[in-house]
Amino acid sequence: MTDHIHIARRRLLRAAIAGTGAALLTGCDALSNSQRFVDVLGVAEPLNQRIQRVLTGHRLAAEFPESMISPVFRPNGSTNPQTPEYLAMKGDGFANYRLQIVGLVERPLEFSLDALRAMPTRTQITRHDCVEGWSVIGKWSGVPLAYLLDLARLRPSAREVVFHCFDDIAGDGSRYYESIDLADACHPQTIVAHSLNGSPVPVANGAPVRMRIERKLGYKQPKYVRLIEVVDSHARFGAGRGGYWEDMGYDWWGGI
Ligand SMILES: Nc1nc2c(c(=O)[nH]1)N[C@H]1C(S)=C(S)[C@@H](COP(=O)(O)O)O[C@H]1N2
Ligand SMILES: [Mo]
Repeated sequence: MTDHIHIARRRLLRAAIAGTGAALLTGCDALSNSQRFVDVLGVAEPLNQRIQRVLTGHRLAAEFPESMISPVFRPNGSTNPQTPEYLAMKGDGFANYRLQIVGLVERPLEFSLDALRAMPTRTQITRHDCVEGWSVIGKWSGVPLAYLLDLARLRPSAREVVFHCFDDIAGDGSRYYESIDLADACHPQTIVAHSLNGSPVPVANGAPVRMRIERKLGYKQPKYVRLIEVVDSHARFGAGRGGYWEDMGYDWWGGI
């Protein structure tokens, strides 16, 4: 079953509970309403859990104790972007940074770094797995993407989220980008991370903000995020396969 079908089913369930038309529903609050559906049902625990997993896909990636945090979070890919817009922003300590949320939303939004830091924050100690064959554990804090998408209010046509980055890793004037579906965008461990191990995210690891999408491989963790665009499909970006590395042949799903 595809995730789009999962989302369609969530919408139907919520509509059934609320007695409203499915057309009014949006992505992330449909997820929380599926929890409500389970609560309302009051079914036996194992079935309850199974329904919740099937409905929401909210299986959590493993989280680790502080004692397992790696001494250095090994940086990879772009580690010191040289694009003019990034250098200008870095030059003033990211005071002029604005994270933009645009596309298939009712309310396009932008946030300064201070605004993001003042928002609800999730902290998670997780393992990053790069396809090159190494892993590293770090403690990330940031704003759940679901929270930001609910503020922006998804339009009914929203299906995926594309992340546009500041760095030109290909060296051809293009920019790193990535994309995920709405189920991953609304996953509780999908955060717009502004700190690593209790300090601001270092430049090498994606300052001022980078995504953590914990059920995905390393290349699906975009660093140096400039703009988050809600779309119906990633087909019109880059070479159409959903990300910089996907355009080079990597798998779009990239799940762990
Ligand atoms: N913007 C951007 N994001 C990126 C990359 C990159 O080159 N540019 N590299 C990816 C890859 S392959 C990995 S393994 C991780 C590395 O994250 P880290 O530098 O914090 O270890 O970032 C991912 N996100
Ligand atoms: Mo990677």
